Amino acid sequence: MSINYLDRIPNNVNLSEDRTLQRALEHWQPNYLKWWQEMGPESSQAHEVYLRTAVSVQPDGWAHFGHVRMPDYRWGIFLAPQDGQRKMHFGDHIGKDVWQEAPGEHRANLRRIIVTQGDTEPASVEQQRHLGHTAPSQYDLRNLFQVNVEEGRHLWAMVYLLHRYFGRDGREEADALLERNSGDEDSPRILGAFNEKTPDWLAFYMFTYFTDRDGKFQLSALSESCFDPLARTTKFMLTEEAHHMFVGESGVSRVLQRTAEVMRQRGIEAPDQVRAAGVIDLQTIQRYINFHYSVTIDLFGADQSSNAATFYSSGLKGRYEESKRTDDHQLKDRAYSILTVTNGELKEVEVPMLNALNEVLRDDFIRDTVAGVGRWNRVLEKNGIDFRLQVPHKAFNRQIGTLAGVRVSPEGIILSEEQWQAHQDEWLPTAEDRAFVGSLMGRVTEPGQFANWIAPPVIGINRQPINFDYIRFN
Ligand code: BYC
Ligand code: FE
Ligand code: FE
Repeated sequence: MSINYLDRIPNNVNLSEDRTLQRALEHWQPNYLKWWQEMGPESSQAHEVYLRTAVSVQPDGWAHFGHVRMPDYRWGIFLAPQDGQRKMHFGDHIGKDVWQEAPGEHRANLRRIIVTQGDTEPASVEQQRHLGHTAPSQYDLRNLFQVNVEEGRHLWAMVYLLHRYFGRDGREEADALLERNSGDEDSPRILGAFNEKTPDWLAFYMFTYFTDRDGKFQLSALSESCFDPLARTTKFMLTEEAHHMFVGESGVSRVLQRTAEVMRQRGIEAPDQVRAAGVIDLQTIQRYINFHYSVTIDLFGADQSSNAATFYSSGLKGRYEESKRTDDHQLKDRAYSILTVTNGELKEVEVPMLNALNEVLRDDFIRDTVAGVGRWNRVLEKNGIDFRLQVPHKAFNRQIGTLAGVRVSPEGIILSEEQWQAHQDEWLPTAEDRAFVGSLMGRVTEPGQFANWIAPPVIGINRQPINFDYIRFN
C-alpha cells in the first residue's frame, strides 16, 4: 500500500502494470498542468510553499512537509487500502460482494455522480485563484495553497476512476472537467455554489467552513458506496478534507477574535465605528454566513429526488455514517419530514424517506454546521460581547427544491416580494459590504505579521513557529 513516487504519476494502484491506463493518464497530465498554470493560483508558480504531501495511505503519519513549488507538487492517485471482505451493506443488494468494476446497469448514474463530484474540485481552485494577492499572512497564504493543491488532487482521484472504469466516455468526461470553468457563461461548473465568486478572505473562510463541509458529507456518503474503488478513493480524500474545514473554522474564529478585541478595547458596538477601526463588523460577518450557508445547503439537491432514491437503492451512494446506523438499510416503508409551503405557510410534511435522502444528508450537515457556529459564539462570549451569530432558517434564500424562490426571512417568516426587497440588504452581503471587506484586503508578506483585521492563529503548521517562513517568495 505504499505510494510509488518513482512513476511519473505517483500512485498506490500499481499503475505501471496497466500500460494502457498509464498512457491515458499521462496524456491527461499535461492538460491538467496547463489548466493549473492558466486557472490555478495566480502569480504563485515560482513560490516555494511549505506543503504536506501524502507518503502513505495509512491513517498514521501519511504526511511529509517541505518547501515545494506548486507546479512540482506530486499530484497522484491514492486509494485507501482494500478490505477484501466488504459486502454491500445497504440498498437492494445487501449481502452481496461489493463491485470491483462499474456495474453495467448503473454505469450512467455512477459516472454522473463521479463527474459531479470531480467538477467541484477544480471549480474551487478557480474560485480561489485571485486570493494569493491579498493574503493576510504567510501562514494563511500557505493554507490557501495547501487547500488548492489538495483540491487538485481530488480532481485526480475522480479522473482516475473515469479513466480506469469508464473507457472512452470516461476519458471524454475527464477532459470536460478541465473545460468547464467556474462562473463561465457558456460552460459553467455543474453546481450553483461553484459558480459564485470567492472575492475576499472572509468569503474564503466561509467557503472552507460551509462548502468544504458539503464535501465532507458528500464524500462520506460516497465512501459507503458499494462500488469499492469509489469508496476507497473518497475515504482517502476525507483525510484531507478535515484540514480544509479547519482553515475555515479557525479563519472565521480569528476574524471574530480580532473584531471582538477591538470592540472591547475601544468600547464600541455600532457597525460604522467597528469598520472605522479597521476590522469587520459582526453584522457583515452574519450576512456572509447567511449567504454561504444558503448556497451551500442547496448543494444537497432537491428535497424530494428520485435520483437520490435510485442512487441509494442501487448501492451507489449511502447515507452519512451508513455503517453506524441500525435500521434495515433499505428504507422502503419509512418516512421523513421535509418543509413545504402550503397556503402561504411553511409546514412539515411526511414523504417516503428514500425520496428524501438529499434532505436527510442536508439535515446531517446542518447539525454539524450549527455546532461550529456555537464555537464561534464562544469567542464573542469570552470577549464579553453580547452579539450572537446564527445560521439562517433552512428556507432562507433557497434556489433548489421545494423552497426554491420562496421569500423567507432568516427567522423563517414568509415574506411578500416587497418585504423581501425592502430587507434583503440586511440579510445578504451588499455590494457595499463586499467593497468594505475588499478595502481591508492587502497583502502581508513578512513572516509572523498579520493583517489588522485578523488575529494570529494559536499555533503554526506542523508545530512550526507562527513566524516560520511558510512561503519563500521567488
Ligand atoms: N446547483 O434530483 P436532484 C466538494 C440539479 S462538495 C445546480 O436533487 P440529485 C467540494 C441536479 O443536478 C461535494 N444544479 O439531483 C467542496 C439535477 O439536474 P438534472 C460535491 C443542481 O442528483 C469544496 C436537478 O437539479 N459532491 O466536494 O439527487 C471545495 C434535480 O436535482 C443543484 C457531490 O455533490 C445545485 N446546487 O442531487 C471543493 C456528490 N442541486 O439531472 C470540493 C455527487 C441539484 O435535472 N453529487 N441540481 O439536469 C450528487 O450526489 C448529486 O448530484 C447531488 C444532486 C446531491 C449534487
Ligand atoms: Fe475536495
Ligand atoms: Fe476540500
